[in-house]
Amino acid sequence: MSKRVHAWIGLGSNLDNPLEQLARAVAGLATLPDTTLLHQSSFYRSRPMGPQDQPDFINGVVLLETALDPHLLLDHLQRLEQAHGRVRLRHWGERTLDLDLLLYGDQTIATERLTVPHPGLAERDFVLRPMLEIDAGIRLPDQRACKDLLADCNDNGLERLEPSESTGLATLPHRH
Ligand code: A4P
Ligand code: MG
Repeated sequence: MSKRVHAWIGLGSNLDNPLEQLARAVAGLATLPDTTLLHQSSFYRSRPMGPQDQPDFINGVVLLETALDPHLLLDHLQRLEQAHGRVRLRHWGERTLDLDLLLYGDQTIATERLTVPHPGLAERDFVLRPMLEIDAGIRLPDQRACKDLLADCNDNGLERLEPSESTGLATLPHRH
């Protein structure tokens, strides 16, 4: 049995009911083989980074514990993207579901298919803020603190959604 590792996944959507896309994606991630979903962040709304003539994005982050090796995990992420009808329209453009492998334990990976940490992570408030919500002390493999990186980020008008706004999950019982 391979060692279980903490894997951080970034979720983003700005088409076809983004909140529902993200909720379904979290459910899909929770059922991956040899994987446990440990934590889920709130969802956040932000202006698009890149082309501005597209809808606002909804983003979130989940923390998994997994025995899948990183390339197999990427296969599963891409399969889930496809299951959500993902079509590539343009770079940094609109999408029904984007799943990025942000961190995989403390590993640095550079292969043709996979770059970890995800190259955009350090500059993206819509990734760093939800990560910090789950673990305020999280650091990159090079030991930079995500808290410090967030302080240097551009402002994308990031707004945390209240749980009641966050879903098609509005039907879930309220937790106090
Ligand atoms: N790939 C390499 N490393 C990774 C990794 N760590 N995780 C490869 C996931 N995939 C990785 O992915 C292209 C290839 O990257 C994959 O085949 C995989 O082998 P893609 O998602 O199809 O890439 P893309 O659409 O060309 O663009 P890119 O650069 O991945 O887009 P991003 O960086 O994901 O950005 N604004 C807001 N506010 N919120 C957003 O979430 N997202 C984007 C897309 C633009 N603007 C945004 C947001
Ligand atoms: Mg991507």
